Amino acid sequence: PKEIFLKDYKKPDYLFDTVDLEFQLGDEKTMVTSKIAVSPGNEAGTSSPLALHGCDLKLLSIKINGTELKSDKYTVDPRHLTILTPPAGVFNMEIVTEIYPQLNTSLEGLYRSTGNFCTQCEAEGFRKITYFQDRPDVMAKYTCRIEGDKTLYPVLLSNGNLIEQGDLEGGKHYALWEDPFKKPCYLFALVAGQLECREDSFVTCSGRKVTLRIWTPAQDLPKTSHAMYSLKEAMKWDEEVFGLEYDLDLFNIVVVPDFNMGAMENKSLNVFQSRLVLASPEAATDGDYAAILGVIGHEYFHNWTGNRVTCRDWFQLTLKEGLTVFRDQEFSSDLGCRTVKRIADVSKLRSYQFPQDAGPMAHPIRPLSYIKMDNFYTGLRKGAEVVRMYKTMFGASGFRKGMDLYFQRHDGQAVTCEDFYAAMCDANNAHLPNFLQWYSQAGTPTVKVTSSYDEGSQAFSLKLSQEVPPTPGQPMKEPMFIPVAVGLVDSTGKDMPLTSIYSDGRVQTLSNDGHPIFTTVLQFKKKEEEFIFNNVPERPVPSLLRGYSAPIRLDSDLTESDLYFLLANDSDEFNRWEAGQILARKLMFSLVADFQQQKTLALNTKFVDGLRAILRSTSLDKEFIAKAITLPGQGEIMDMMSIADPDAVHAVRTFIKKELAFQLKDDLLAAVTSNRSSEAYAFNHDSVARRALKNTCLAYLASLNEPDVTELALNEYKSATNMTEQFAALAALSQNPGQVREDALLDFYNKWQQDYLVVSKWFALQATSDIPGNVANVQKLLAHPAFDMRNPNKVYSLIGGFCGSPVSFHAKDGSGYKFLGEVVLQLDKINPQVASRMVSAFSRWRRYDETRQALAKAQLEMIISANGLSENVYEIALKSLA
Ligand code: B3K
Ligand code: ZN
Repeated sequence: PKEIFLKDYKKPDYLFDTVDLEFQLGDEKTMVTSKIAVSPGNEAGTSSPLALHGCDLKLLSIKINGTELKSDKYTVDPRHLTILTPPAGVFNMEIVTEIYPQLNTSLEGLYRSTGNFCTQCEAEGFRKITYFQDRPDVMAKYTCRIEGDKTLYPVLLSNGNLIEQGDLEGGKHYALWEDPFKKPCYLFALVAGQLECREDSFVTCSGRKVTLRIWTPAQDLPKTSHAMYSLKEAMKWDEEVFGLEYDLDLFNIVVVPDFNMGAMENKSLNVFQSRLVLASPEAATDGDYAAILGVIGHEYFHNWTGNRVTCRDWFQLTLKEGLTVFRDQEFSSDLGCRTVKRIADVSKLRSYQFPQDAGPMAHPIRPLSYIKMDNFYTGLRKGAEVVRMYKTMFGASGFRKGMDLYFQRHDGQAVTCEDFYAAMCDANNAHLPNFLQWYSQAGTPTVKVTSSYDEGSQAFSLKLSQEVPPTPGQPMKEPMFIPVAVGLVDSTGKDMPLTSIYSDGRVQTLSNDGHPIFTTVLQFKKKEEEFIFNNVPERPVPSLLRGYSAPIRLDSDLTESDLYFLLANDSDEFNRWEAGQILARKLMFSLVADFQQQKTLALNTKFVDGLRAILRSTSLDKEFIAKAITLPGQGEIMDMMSIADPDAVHAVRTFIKKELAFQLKDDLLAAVTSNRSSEAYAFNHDSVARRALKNTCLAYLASLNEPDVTELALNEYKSATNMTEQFAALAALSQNPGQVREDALLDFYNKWQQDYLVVSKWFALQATSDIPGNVANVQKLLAHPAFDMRNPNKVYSLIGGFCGSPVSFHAKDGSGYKFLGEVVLQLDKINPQVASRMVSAFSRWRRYDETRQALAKAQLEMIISANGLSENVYEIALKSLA
């Protein structure tokens, strides 16, 4: 396998101006004809060989300027077709290939899903369709003619506008599509098959009417209304917030059950896995509704951030993904509750991104090299945090100015992260020293803060120091630019007005047109820096990193009583939650130590009282309460330990949950009963918040495993009228092993066996369970008739779910590791992208005790020595063992 390096980037020697594709779809084979207008790519002109990527293709013919190319004029190997001496100047090239979509289980290139044809080309899948310069800086205008059997494939879709269609002999028909915008080949898409659509329309800000269609198998059409609502909201939001209007008269979304990722932003023809489009109150949870809103938004927003302005090369992935993830986060915040959304995003960052950033796969948001680009799509949230920091620094209007300049400069181009940085800085007449380090240094910075107050001079000082940990290939790090949003809270719990700060040898007066300032952003950019607040009348409690203003680990000298004070008083709701999380983490660490020393565990009453006060609050948002009473995840805690101890973390978290349930039982019961509702399901913040609180409390209660709460959970399960409550009750019931659990799981399966999306949830629930002996259960589920190794969603639910649950996966006898090792090898033969996601669960093996290390390492060694391993799995296994 070949490693590709950012430093080796070279502009293409040849440009493709137009690409006319023709597909003859067949059950046995599909013929692809590609006619390309080629022109020299550099000023000097060139006659260097033209190398085209290609994979799993059968070459039928090549013509240059209409003449068949003799076989001594080109070479073919398993990855390339090279035209040895292309003509000088502009020429036409026609390549005919044959492909076999029905055999393509990698779900990359052109493949079949439940009979229909579908494509997935990002990152480097277009080369499985035809020979091409498969790189994003080759942008062309495309047409696509699709021909196929009219009965089997009544619907024929591609990018852009439908300009012609008609019937052909032999029961066939065709459609001709034209995309007026230049695009890289990764945004090409084709869909053909038996689909029906929900149609709606949207009138853009300039008064154009856009037809919107969501395509699914007929029986699923009723489940597309929330997706359509989400799309229209996204279109409106992008106009209002960024002034970005949709640029074609048609926008299609297609739903396919078999899809490697969540969705794909192909120009005007987005493809989604079913889970992220189809929803009904009975069969989808609030979490599903929220995910649909976010991902429909995400793919739509790519039309400008990704498609109109794209990436020069795949190393720049964060340019489109970091920015678009940020945009979808903002969209969901604006439509829902900002604090709660921020909490959810930060939690994900901590449980997925931080561990990756501290392991063998750690890489800067702009990686320096890759073997398989697909392996670099899992850590995109940090890139979104980097974009968020521009907004924190420049404010909403400064950020908007930067975005405007970015589009003004780069519409229609394939650009780099520096181009984005330059647009942001130039639009704001700013320079952010050391900010670009975020793009090139891996690892999560730790910022230490110590504070002191001098009564005589009424000065409050914050001393900050930063440390970026070493990561593979990057032993030494430079300081980064870190925006630290700070407020000072007085002894009554109110924010103090901030008037001036002394730092860097100068005094900066804080003013906002005469309005008092309560939060300021410190520009922390050196290894160590001191910031002194003047005119501070009493010792404040600092509220640090408000809203989580930078993706770092904060280590402050706040005392426990400061933290309880912030939990009760901070005007920054995010930091109220954060204070509770820091307290919970401290508590968990001290109990883990007790557990490891075989001491009896006991819960600190201050913590119980703090949570009780939150639970009883009538002024706080209910979803916020649900988040605030939820303990940090086991993964998050293990990530912070020098030797991760899954047994101890599990025991401690279970102990705290149960103890809290015991001590807060009455409050929890009251929260469950008072948050029932007989209203019809609605996806709006108030209802979602109510259900979130009720379900969180029910889960606590169920941990008691007492007859009255079991009765309560059973009752909730039976009376639920929506999946959010039904599934939460099922989860509550299945916490404790025994007959009640078994019966409930069986009942649920019998009810829902016709709905593969609900069945996937049922798999996930059992996979993530920490009941004893669960490895064997999951093994058994692998043979369940509803499980299908070829369907990524089911694999993510069952196998992925299993790997995310510390107890069974990390079973001390190695049975979890052995299970995963075997599954990875099986999966790799079917779908390397999915297999590689699964094998990643091993990557942090060095974080565990020696016994576990040896067991996990043995599996990795077994995997890497297997015959015919994919590059995807090879890269992860190799880096994990390095
Ligand atoms: N851009 C796609 C992800 C493609 C992943 C390729 N392995 C979806 C998204 O981020 O919107
Ligand atoms: Zn994306």
